[in-house]
Amino acid sequence: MTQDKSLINSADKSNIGSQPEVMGILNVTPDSFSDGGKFASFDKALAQVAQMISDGADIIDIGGESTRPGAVDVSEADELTRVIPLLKAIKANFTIKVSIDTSKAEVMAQAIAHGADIINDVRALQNEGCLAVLAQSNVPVCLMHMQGLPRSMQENPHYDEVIGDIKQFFIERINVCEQAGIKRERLILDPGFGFGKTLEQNYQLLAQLHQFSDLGLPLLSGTSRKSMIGNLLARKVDERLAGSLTTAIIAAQKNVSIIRVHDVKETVDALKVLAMTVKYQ
Ligand code: 7PJ
Repeated sequence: MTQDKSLINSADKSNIGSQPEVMGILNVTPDSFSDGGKFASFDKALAQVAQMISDGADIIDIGGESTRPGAVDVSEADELTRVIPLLKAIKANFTIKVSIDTSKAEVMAQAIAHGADIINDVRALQNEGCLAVLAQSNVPVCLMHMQGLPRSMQENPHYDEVIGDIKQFFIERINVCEQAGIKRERLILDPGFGFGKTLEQNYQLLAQLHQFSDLGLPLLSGTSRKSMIGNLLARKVDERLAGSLTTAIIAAQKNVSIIRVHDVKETVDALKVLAMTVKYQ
């Protein structure tokens, strides 16, 4: 599949000031919760990439492992087969930053070798070999906070103080990364909405994202279509757009650098409207 590179990033952002980058989600797992296997086939996935680019995405995030609550593990071989050919095809046909959502060292290594621009790890490089792989490269890496593991993380989340505990986790992971030879400037932090947090804790985190700004690193926020929206509003996954856009706007107002979403076009529109007011604040 080919794509005229002149069409890339056709959503015009030239009239607006600084605003978060939009990361479009491309799930290539057969069981991913919100787009339920829709993009499992290669051509559909590439068409979805083209659409997200023309809708104004700055980054495409490819995930080959489902981390939805209750999800089972995927093998390294399966994840590589899902992710690497797609990464190669995107890099060959488009000009767009690609992030790889993985926790496996070998997937990270092959992704970096094939031009991945960001490694996005919901396990914050805690799995075996990940630190070493990243230390040998220069790509930025997103460290996400998760309490527990996807299989059971929503059963009984507990924090002494949710913001403080997550901040402590970030401080520890930043130190570990630096000691492994991964420069601080390469790190992006993500509090991990829905990953071992109650509904209340998720909204407290959203409201207080600015509390992480003293760590001096860019923040990524991913709330799109999640249960924190569905459970609050009693909406099914395909009825969560209004809630998702609201959370994106709140995150943008807290100076988040990257917003990870399914609905790129609508999010870009919402952010443009917000950006027009920012200059008068
Ligand atoms: C996130 C993620 C998130 C980052 C997923 C889903 C589940 N990566 N990967 N942050 N969520 N950095 O999309 O709902 O919140 S998978």
